[in-house]
Amino acid sequence: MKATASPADWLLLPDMQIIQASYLISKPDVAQCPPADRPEFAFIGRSNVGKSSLINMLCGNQRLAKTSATPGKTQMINHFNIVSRTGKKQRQEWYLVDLPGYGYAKTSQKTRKSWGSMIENYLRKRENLRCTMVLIDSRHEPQKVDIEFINQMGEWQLPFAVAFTKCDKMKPGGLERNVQLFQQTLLETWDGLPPMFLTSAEKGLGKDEMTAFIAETLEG
Ligand SMILES: Nc1nc2c(ncn2[C@@H]2O[C@H](COP(=O)(O)OP(=O)(O)O)[C@@H](O)[C@H]2O)c(=O)[nH]1
Ligand SMILES: [Mg+2]
Repeated sequence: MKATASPADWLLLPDMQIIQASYLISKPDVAQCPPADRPEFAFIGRSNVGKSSLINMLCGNQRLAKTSATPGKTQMINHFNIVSRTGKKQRQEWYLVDLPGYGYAKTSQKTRKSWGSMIENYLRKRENLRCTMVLIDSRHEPQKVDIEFINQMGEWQLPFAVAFTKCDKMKPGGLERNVQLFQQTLLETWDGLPPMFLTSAEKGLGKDEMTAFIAETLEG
């Protein structure tokens, strides 16, 4: 199993610190998003998977993205202005994007369809989008809606990575089991596995690995 970068890989990864993070704007359509004048990194996953919490954890600001116990609220493309610093490249400005969640049971067929075309347009047309982090709730066995989304990313040939969320809620054995099941399910349709991260917004787990990965992606 290779759920996170191994220590050897990790030494080669850039050390990155987010020094400023602020909310910019929320828009319902890619055409209305801010100018694509800097690299962009997006976060997506089921409603309630922990997207906003993970974004806040990475940025070190608990009030940056709105978190809630009521899923299905955010139906917008939410842009955040980020300034980060790496050892190699002094200062970098980029956008972090919080995308609306999928798979919320109570949404209507119509809402689901408009979500689909909005997300497809954003993911395929946003020219500065470098990578999308797909969040997976580590408490569950592989969910159809997550696997379908990942396979869709493959069909669109778009780069992505996977972050397992809420790992603090799992015992090590259960976590490893769910991660392995997820990997096995992906290997039914994929030749290899994407970069994967074990995270907990609650405990700060995975922060260094994810920021290093983002830094590398933004530079590439
Ligand atoms: N224990 C634990 N709870 C979390 C974690 N991340 C999110 N949550 C909780 O899960 C719920 C949904 O989180 P939120 O970030 O709003 O999810 P989003 O809908 O994907 O943006 C909230 O009640 C959070 O407090 C985590 O790492 N650990
Ligand atoms: Mg949210």
